[in-house]
Amino acid sequence: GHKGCVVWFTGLSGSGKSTLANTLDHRLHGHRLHSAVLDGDNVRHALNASPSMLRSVHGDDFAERFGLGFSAIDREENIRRIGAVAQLFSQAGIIALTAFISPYRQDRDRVRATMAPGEFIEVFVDTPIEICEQRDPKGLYKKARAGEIKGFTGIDDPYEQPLSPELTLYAGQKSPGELVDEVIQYLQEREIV
Ligand code: GGZ
Repeated sequence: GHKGCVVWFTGLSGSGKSTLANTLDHRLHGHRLHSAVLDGDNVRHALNASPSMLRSVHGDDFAERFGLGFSAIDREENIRRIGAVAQLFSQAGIIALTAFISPYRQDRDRVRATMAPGEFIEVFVDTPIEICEQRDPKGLYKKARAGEIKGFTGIDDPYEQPLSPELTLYAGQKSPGELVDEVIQYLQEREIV
């Protein structure tokens, strides 16, 4: 069984997923609750390293077989592994906070299907792409517009919005603190915290 849960943030690059997950993480710790953040900055640099990161230590064949990039099939495997890890956290009684674009509805729904009822809380970080592109913290939208990155989500790769997320956060209009309050209110209503 599970005593924790998985708060699954999904949305475009620059939508605010990681900021919200980390802000929520700190708030939960303040309430003496056990939570942990999984995001691109930890997962895609270790568990799901890219081929180029694996090549020098493990060689070309290994890097091609096990490294993950941003093709549809690599994103599918990225999300599948993250879902499995998040479930382990949840079953250990930890509130897992995941922050990945997770652009494909089918991949998210497959993760949901592995969980117990109420365990998976899908949070759509609904920030208009114009705002994400204005923020462009890593300059990736600029590169994608220039054709230097191919298959960038929202530019020349799809983002499939959730059809019935547990929560939608309008992150272009409110502060991270206000949005995190909305998540905490949801968790309190469901008696998770
Ligand atoms: C989307 C990309 C891409 C492409 C590199 N498309 O702003 P960021 O930098 O930190 O967030 C993006 C991150 C996406 O990784 P995820 O593991 O969340 O993606 S997915 O759920 O789709 O598997 C961005 C960077 O990696 N990035 N190339 N082509 N984002």
